[in-house]
Amino acid sequence: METYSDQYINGGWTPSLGGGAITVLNPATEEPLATVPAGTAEDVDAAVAAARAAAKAWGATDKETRLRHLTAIRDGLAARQGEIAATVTAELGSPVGFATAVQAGLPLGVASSYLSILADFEFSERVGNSTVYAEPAGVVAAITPWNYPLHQIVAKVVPALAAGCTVVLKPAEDTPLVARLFAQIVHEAGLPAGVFNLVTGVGSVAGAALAAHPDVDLVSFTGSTAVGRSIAEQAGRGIKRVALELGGKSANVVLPGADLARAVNVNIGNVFANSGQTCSAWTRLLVHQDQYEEAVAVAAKAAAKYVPGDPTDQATRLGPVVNAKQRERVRGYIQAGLDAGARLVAGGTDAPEGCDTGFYVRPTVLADVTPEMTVAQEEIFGPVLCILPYRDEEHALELANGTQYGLAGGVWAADEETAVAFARRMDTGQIDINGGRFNPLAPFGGYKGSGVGRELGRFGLEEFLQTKSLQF
Ligand code: TXE
Repeated sequence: METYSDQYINGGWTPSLGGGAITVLNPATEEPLATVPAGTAEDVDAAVAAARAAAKAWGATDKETRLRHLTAIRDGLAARQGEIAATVTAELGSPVGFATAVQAGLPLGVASSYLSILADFEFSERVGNSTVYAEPAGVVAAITPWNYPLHQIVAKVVPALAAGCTVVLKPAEDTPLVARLFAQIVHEAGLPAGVFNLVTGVGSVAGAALAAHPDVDLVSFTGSTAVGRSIAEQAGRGIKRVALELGGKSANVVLPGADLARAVNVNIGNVFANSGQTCSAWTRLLVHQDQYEEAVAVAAKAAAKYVPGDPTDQATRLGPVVNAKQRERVRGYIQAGLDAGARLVAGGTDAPEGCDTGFYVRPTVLADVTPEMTVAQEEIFGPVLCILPYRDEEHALELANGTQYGLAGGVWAADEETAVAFARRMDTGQIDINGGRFNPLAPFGGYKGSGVGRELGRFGLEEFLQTKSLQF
């Protein structure tokens, strides 16, 4: 087991100022992998001071300089794909195939997309008798979760650096090892000291100190609604900008005439990927009442193909969830659904066969779910699909829009026109039409309680900019 006692601050690895440590567990074996420092408010102070000291010079660099450094980061990510995937498999439990394709591949794709976005971006434009300049927001606090640990880091840090901001990153306590790997990549990319800093630590200490720090200009947070709300409240007091990505309860709506079997099979893959720990997951499948039992049968058959197992095995499609607390939480939701009258079509609350060790949850499908049930309203963040019947299109829309969230969704119809017309009426930020395909250039972010601000693409870059206009 590795023991790390340093933080990445001001261009180098320096001893953490606190004595505490966080033990990182392998969720598949429950064995300790490493310890990292539980950073303190003093570590955060040092990191923010370094970021502040570097902000003016980095903010004044030209596009070519930033492009050169970001290209080096992209190349570092490309060179270490295997190491990244293995690290995420070890600390999160992502099956190695998924870890390679998504946990390592997605951030590489996102970093690459920002090279072209930055190359094309105009940092000033003429508007009537004014010139409007896009200037960096300043010192950015990036607070990230564990579910797509490197993607969440890259989706904040890379556009922030591209915008000319300096960054202090506080990654999730469950997955700090890939964050340390990212810091090494940034270091090797030769960024000036202080432009990027990493402080590992627990949320209530290091995270809270960073979010509340008076010398931070913008907090970009992805995580739970409760923490997001407290960050927004603090930011309000300090007149700080915030970007919040807070999860969802996304609906996948299958309209009559759509390819039902395909829509349901894709939904199962979507909701069980990463053990259901995806904020944009389609956790509610909405099907017309006449096709309901057919959809339930297809879902049960598809779910049976997801057998929980060892995430280091190439054949495994479903690993554990991240930690014991999440396992209990997810099982608690399944039980709450059953207690409220939902029908268990697949899965359940007991440990999957052969998985007594590790934080495993059975891939679960609940039918006869009604909209007022907790399982239909709250983010479960585990491999659990709820299937709800609808009477007609208006009812489907009411169900789709009937939660506090609005992050993602899917619409399936016989033709694109019908699907698009329905999607335009959904209160949600990103919707796949008849399956869709991920696009790193498209904005990602929520309506309603799913948050404020957007990540990815030009929209993600603009989050880290502020404008100044000169009138002539
Ligand atoms: O999140 P937390 P948790 C949802 C999901 C999940 C639930 C709980 O429903 O079941 O949240 O997960 C840092 N000030 N999502 O408890 O605590 C923390 O250290 C500042 C959805 O893991 O919000 C970590 O870096 N920071 C989601 C980050 O916040 C604080 C992804 C997220 O952890 C802090 C993750 C504080 N007071 C969970 N307290 C998504 N939107 O994708 C904690 N943190």
